[in-house]
Amino acid sequence: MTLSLASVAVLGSRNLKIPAYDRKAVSIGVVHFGPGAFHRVHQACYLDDVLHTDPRWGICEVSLHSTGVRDALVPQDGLYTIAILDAESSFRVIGSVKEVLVAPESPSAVLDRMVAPTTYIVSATITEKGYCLNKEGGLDFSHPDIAYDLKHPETPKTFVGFLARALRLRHDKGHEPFNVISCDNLADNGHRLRRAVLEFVRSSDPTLAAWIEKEVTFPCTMVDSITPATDDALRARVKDALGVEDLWPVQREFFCQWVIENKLRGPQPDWASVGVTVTDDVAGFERAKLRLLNGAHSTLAYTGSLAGYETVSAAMGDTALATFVRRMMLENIRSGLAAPQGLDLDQYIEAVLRRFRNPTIRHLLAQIAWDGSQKLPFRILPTITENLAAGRSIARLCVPLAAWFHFIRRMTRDERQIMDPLAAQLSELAKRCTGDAAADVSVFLSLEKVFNSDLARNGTFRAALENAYARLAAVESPAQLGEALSG
Ligand code: CS2
Repeated sequence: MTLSLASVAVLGSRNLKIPAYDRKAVSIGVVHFGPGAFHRVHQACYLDDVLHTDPRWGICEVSLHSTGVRDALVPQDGLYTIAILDAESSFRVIGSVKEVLVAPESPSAVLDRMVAPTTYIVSATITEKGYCLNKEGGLDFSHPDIAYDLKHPETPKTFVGFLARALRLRHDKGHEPFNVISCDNLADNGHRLRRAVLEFVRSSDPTLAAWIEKEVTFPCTMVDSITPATDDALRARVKDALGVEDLWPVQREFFCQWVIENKLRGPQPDWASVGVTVTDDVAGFERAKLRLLNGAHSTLAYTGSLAGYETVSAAMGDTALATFVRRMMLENIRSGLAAPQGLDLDQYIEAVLRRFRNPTIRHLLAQIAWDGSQKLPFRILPTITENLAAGRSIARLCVPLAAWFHFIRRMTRDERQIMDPLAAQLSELAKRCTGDAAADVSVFLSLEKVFNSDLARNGTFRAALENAYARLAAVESPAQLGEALSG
């Protein structure tokens, strides 16, 4: 038997929560792009809480590429399980997903949902690359899908193209616009998305762009919950707990946080009642999270992989590496951050490190290592740029970058697939490397989509990077990593 509306009623487990609301009464108020695990453990979970008191906030999920989520969830009436893995583990069946659409199969069905007057929120977790931005932070007009969407606005392929078309249709029909909520790990995510949409629309319709500028809100957000990818062990565990099979369960830690900038318009869920923070100072939260948590994550991913570790908790069990990361956070990243109201940064750092140690979660370093070219410019480079300007040390901060270079070289050498939109270019660069630190660093710094020219030319930066690169070159074991990090 698989999970479904019929089977959910007979499930039994001590630590299981199921939707305790009338699922048939739920209507769609949210269209969400990118129904991956992160969204399903996070936003869809908050909205499931909301549905216990207000049925307007069901979700229409939109996949921009694959059919996987639709194929798994539709036979289950949209239901799926979250395994919350921590000191005490529990399970939740989520009922907030009412519909799943695959955009390339029917862009018009997606647009109909977006244009419906009862859609008040359009949100996204499409990862950094889904925004099609250039390194100046504007829209990348050379991106083939953006070029396609500009030529074929009625059948878009990108999130930006869908927003532009749906807003045009709402405008023409005289509907109020929806709120656009980016939930990705980009600094100033709302501002960046707004800029991309305005640049897209302005190029063909300045009047509509002026309306969007005035009427549409793009709040910035900070989203946080550690979400390892689903594996067979999770499927088995969930089956064991529920007594029925779930085709695509998801997992996360207990900690879950969502902070939204206070500029939403029109009807909204009662955010505070389900633990979502709505505040004027989202930037402070967002920066702290991106630079401390995600910066440390990427550091563990690349350095830990060189030493042969597989998971975050295993890497954190390495005293030399854990000490290095903690010091980097406390001494090199924290110094440039202004604490948002209500957040003590020292306590935040210790709490993040505790979360990384969670032994019940198998969070693969390889998962975090994906898309380095998209992540590092948000996670590490801004701290380096600011520390350079302020005369603060950047020595430790160059370690994750140098480890990333070595990681790329080793993946290329071993003919393993690099998961990154710039994969082809990265392995080309790796093939030009000879092992000489100065020459290899120059090769990688030529990556214009990642390193801006001021930074690439900065002598202090180059020297620190060469030093870290040389020290990490021979690292293949925990002992060698410990030695390299202490040097
Ligand atoms: C991780 C994030 O995969 C990654 O790059 O750093 O997904 C991280 O687990 C989340 O941002 C935590 O909220």
